[in-house]
Amino acid sequence: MPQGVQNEELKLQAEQIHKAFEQEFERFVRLTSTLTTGGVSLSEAEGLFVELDEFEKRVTGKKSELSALKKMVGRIAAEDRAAFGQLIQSIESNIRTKLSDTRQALEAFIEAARTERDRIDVTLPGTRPKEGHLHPLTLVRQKIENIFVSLGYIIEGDREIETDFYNFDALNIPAAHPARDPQDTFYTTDGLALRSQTSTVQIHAMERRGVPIRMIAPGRVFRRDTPDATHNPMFFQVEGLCVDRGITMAHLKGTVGEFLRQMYGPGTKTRFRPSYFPFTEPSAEFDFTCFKCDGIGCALCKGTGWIELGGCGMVHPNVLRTVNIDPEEFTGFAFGFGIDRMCAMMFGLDDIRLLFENDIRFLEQFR
Ligand code: 2NL
Repeated sequence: MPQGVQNEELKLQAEQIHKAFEQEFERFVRLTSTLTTGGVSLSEAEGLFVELDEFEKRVTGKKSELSALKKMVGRIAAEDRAAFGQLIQSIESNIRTKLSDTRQALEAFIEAARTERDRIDVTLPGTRPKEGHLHPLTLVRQKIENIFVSLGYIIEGDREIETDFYNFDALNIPAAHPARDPQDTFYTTDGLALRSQTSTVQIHAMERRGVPIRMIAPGRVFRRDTPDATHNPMFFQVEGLCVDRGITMAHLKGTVGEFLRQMYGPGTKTRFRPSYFPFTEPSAEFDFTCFKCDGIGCALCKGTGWIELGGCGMVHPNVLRTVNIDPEEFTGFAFGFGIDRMCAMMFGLDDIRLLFENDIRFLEQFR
């Protein structure tokens, strides 16, 4: 091929490459021009940026047609070489400028769009987290616990499923006692029982810690009652125990009295009525002056001025002996009462089952 024809041929090729670039690049120009008018989303712009990158490599890279053409410059006749070189150079610089302008515009847009996406308005009011609150039984239990802690008592807890030994024998409850009846106590198929009072916790504690001891045991207990307004097969109880040298019934009366004064106000009076429990001797039931009418008589105390709360007494010597404590050296008192009933009275509930139904409309009133 004569030299002149070949030169023409290369020039044509160069112009074709340029034209092909312009054609394919048109799309980038069009899309980039709509960036400011909101016609392109961030993810579209990010996609376009990747495509532009690939396009640039294909058009200006080592294996591009442009780069192949540049290698031909040396083969051009000396007199035409400068002109051809200039042509190639101007094509290349045109391509590079356009690519870099578009790249810059895209980069600026992506940067701004990302900043906008990630921005937070720190002056906006916060969304208040939904706060939980304590169950009314927990509120009452904590109030009781705080009082006894202030009197030097520790709070103990233990298992809810027990052997007959802890539930009955250790408490001096005879084999034929009605409390042991499967009609009254929940038994498992292998002879364990759901505890029917938290005295079990106190037996464990005396075994583990020895004496002297001052403790309360709040917790769930279980009895086979048919549920009604005042009964539930699972309820909550607090039992207290104090064993030391020289403990008398006066300490019992003083402690129960102080507890009730802290619970219901300094004017609260306490009275004991003789009673019977297998695990205490002597035993008593205790009442306190109605916190609603101050002992005058109202609907809550059924006109008597007194509210019956629980039972108490001096720990039976048999109970002490069972846990290897010498009743000649140590004496103690114990008491027990239901938290549920106390809670129901304090909040004026007419049905104890409200405390176990987990009806949010009821519970939310204690927020
Ligand atoms: C009641 C009566 C009472 C006790 C619980 C007790 C515990 C030990 C030894 C002796 Cl380890 N007694 N507890 C004593 C008297 C009464 O509860 O009416 N509870 C609801």
